[in-house]
Amino acid sequence: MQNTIYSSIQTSAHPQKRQLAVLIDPDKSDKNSIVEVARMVDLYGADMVLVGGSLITGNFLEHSIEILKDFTQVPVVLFPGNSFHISRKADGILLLSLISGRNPELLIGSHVVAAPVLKDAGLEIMPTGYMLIESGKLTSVVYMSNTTPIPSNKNDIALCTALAGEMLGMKLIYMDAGSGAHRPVPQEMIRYVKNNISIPLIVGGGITSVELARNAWQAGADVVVVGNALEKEPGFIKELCLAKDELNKVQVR
Ligand code: 1GP
Repeated sequence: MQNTIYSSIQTSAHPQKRQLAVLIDPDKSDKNSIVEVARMVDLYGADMVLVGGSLITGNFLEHSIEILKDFTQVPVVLFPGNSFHISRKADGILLLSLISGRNPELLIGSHVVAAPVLKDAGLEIMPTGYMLIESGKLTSVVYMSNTTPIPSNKNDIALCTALAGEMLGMKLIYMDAGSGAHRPVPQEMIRYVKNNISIPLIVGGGITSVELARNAWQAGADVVVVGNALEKEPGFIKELCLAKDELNKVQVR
């Protein structure tokens, strides 16, 4: 199995060259909206497309990926809500272990069920320590996961959780305030975690403006994920990519 998506994230993280991941929720998309997003991703230089959601009620996952593969060159990566959300048509998968929670199914149980399917699927598998951060509202992911998110002012808990994930062999840490969060992951928490881990850091949830994306990148996020805000305004991809390129020009660490 190739390691190309992870290599590109890792290389970009050391030295830091910030990336943008665009999240597509198949339940909230149709062919036209996906084509539009895919074209913008290629035109303006987003780095990858994530596909998934806490709960997918329709049967549009496979077809969403097919459309993306037809219209964009960037990697299409599964962001699964459960073990049904696997498709061999994608390029890779964030194999999420919900390390901020104490739900054994989401720490290891679902992975056991999915393992034979994943072994066969030929996807690039990226073991990801997934951390939910409290965000001012009950998000779908918090409800569906039946876990308590890390309080947004508990930087020490966030750091120790991320460190434990890294020590357990996770290749990425993803701090998520949850889709549609009222408050994104605080800058201080991103900075504190980033400064103390050596694997790449993904940050998402509630990033609804260029300023919030810039804040996350400046605090140390290697990859910023934006979903909800693009559903309303796909043209936002252009502004995000311009901000990212600007930061990458002047602030290589
Ligand atoms: C959710 O981090 C992602 O898991 C993206 O969140 O939809 O709020 O951008 P938004």
